[in-house]
Amino acid sequence: MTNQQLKKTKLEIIDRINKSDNFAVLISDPDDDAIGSGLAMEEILAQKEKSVKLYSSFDIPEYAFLPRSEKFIIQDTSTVDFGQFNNLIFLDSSDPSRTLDSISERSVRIPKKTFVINIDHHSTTTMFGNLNYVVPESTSTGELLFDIFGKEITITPSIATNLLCAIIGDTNCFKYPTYDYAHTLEIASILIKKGAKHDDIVKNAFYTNDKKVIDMNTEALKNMHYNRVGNISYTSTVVDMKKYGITTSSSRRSFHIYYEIVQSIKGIDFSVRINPLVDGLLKLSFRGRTVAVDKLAEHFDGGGHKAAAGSTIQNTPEQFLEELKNYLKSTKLEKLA
Ligand SMILES: [Mn+2]
Repeated sequence: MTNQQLKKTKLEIIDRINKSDNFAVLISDPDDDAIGSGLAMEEILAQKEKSVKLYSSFDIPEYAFLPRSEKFIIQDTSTVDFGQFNNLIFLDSSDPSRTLDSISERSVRIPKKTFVINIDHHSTTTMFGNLNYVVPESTSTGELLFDIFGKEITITPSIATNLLCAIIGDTNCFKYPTYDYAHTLEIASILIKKGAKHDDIVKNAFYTNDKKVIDMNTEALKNMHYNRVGNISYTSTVVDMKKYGITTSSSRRSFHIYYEIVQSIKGIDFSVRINPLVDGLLKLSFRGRTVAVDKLAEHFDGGGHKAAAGSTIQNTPEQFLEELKNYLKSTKLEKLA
């Protein structure tokens, strides 16, 4: 979207919210960005004295440290009657089905008369809303919420903490490349001045791991293979999260240790982690070190960002690795800036 389109859409979103009432906010399968953004959006609407319900299809006990986390209604979004709302706001969801588990075949039913606002930063987002504010160049949906509402509302300490959590999570503590950090760090500075609890976020998001998480990361690293196709070098590892009692929805925060290490390996261009799920499904997670992985994930029916992307496919690990090799032989991956 062009800057002009974004400016126009931003005003239309604010106008729609000011003139309407009765909102539901929905987030994608949960990570720091989706949850922080959801909580901030709920408070923004409450501040505007709108009636609002905030939904997550997944239980999220590890986010209890975030202010107002009790606002989440934990309910599978395929079972919610959205006819009771005038407006739905989807956050961080490239598609409405992203509010459900990636292996789910259920769908979210949106009544025709319901107005849909879609705010997201995935490069693979479909323009499914009546209003779409989609900026793939942005670090996070949290950053977009600041861009839209930052001057429009009072930034309370709780909004500040939730938005900073979104930004810190989706930038991996400002470590992912390719973003305009001059802009993002300016926002972070404002949020900290407004009372965002940086310490709490970093401690909870990055330095609070169960022993089972450490054991799983150890196995992921032990099973890691080094591969090379032409000029491209990459690591691959297969690890079964089920064995460690880790669900797909909680898995995003469970591999920080593994990623820290694979991202630091000299000469590696990207990494792929393979998790066998149920019924022959594989969950794939790509991380780019020197090359973009969004197109790679897209090739395997997924999507995401240049530095971090994922997918769920029907295949065996061996067959997938073979297909990956063939794809790399025929395609040149984009360099990360
Ligand atoms: Mn995000």
